[in-house]
Amino acid sequence: MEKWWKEQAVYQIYPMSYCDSNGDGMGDIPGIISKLPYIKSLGVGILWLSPVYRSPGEDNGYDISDYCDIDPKFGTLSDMDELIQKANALGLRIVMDLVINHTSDQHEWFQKSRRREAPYEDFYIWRDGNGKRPPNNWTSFFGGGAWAFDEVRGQWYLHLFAKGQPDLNYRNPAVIDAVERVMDFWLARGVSGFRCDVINLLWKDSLKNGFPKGALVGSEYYIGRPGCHELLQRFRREVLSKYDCFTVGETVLVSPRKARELTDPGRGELDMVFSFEHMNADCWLVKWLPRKFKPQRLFRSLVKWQKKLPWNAVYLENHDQPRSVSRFGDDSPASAKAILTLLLTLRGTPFVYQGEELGMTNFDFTSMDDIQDVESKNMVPTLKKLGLNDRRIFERMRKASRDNARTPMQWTPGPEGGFTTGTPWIKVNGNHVTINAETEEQDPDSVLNWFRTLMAYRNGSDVLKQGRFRLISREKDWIKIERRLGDERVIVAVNWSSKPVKLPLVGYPVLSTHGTKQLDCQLQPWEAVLIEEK
Ligand code: ISL
Repeated sequence: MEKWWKEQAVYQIYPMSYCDSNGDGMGDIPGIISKLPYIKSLGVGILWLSPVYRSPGEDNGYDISDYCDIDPKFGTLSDMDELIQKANALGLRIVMDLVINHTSDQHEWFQKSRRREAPYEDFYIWRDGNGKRPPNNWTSFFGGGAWAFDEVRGQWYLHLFAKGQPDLNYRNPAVIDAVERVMDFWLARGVSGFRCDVINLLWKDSLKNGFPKGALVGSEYYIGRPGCHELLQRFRREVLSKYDCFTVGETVLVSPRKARELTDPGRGELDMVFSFEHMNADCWLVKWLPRKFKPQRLFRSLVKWQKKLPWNAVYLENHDQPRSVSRFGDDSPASAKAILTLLLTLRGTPFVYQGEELGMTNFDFTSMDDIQDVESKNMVPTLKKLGLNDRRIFERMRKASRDNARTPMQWTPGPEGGFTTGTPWIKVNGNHVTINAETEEQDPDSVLNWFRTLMAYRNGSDVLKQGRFRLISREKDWIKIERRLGDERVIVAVNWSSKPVKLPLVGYPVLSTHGTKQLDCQLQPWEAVLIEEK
């Protein structure tokens, strides 16, 4: 029997945008509880919740001001306990987001640290400036410099993300202890693991000036440093190993070699990582520099990672990425089904993001005023400096803004897509009248029902869950792969285009997005098929 997290698919919920139970326009935990039967019906086994901790919400919860409490906009600790208990009763496990590279500047630790109160003086990375200038030339992931001056303390602090997200100082053993207590708090309450935010950035080797060219100045001193590996091993030894749980690390700019190290069971660090290379299939390293999407590029990267790691997390969407059907498909339900087919038949633990199972698309906003995301807003001055005018900046936002994934879940064709009875915190996509769970539920050919069919097949197939991966062929607009376990094989072929394609393929599909019963070297536009061979 494989580990449970290798057998089941994960469904990611972005709580702000999932389901609002009290009409305040903001999704909440009781809303999630009310949707547990729906989630169960998808065939997934694990729910990952983006942060629900107390937070001022500068980065939608990724800026935490109390790790051991729930933000009132989402509910209470007892709502959370109820969610864990009701999910478990349905055979669903809950995984929380662990954001420990930084806290919010509203966290008590930071408030005390800026006043130099013991024992918090060195909880963060404080330095004197270079005259009036910051201590070094590092830049932030969200644009601009990575240092902010604090008037109260009279020193600068490091923030690799927003100004309200000061980085914790892992050279201080008290920080490590405090973080371990947080993990223990949630595991003891019944959560089954963590998705660890930007976990390969925890350890800063030095604070020297970084190589001044490139997107992330200073990153050579803090991405995947040996100190980070040691920390992860310590977390495993001291806390995680005492529970039946897993961790998946979000690892920025990770190479396959590094990912292997991080997930090597012998080293005891993480169980899986999220890599980013395949997210560059439509951009040049950073998403603000778009290039035309080519299926080949996506295939190449996915296949490379399939080959290089014995096991890993597989994903095409999350709360930071535009919708896969808009970037890798053509917004059509047919393309959504084809894309989901590849996602769910690769080797590894699949991660599905809320609405992906419906074929939800990028937002239909018409101006910057509709955008809420701190990263998008902070990027505007940087894009202006690159010479882009307002119209072109908004064009980039339409392609790349994280808000593309954050519009509310589309439940019904009714007002606000059934997400809230109030005014949603962010606009609902107008296409909810056709793309929504209620309508799709009734349509046997919907993306939702294809997703369920595929999940049911996957759950019953040891070949898909455990089998080896082999690429048979990848062409300009189609891919054919094999999964094999013992003598059993499943062949998966996907036409990644809106034209019919000819390919070497004969047989009787067990599943076809187009209901095809017998194949003759041809796939319909966006058709995906699974063929069993024994
Ligand atoms: O979203 C990105 C690119 O647009 C990434 O650079 C992202 O910021 C990076 O992957 C880290 O993401 C994680 O940490 C951030 C948070 O804003 C993201 O939502 C989270 O997934 C800071 O906590």
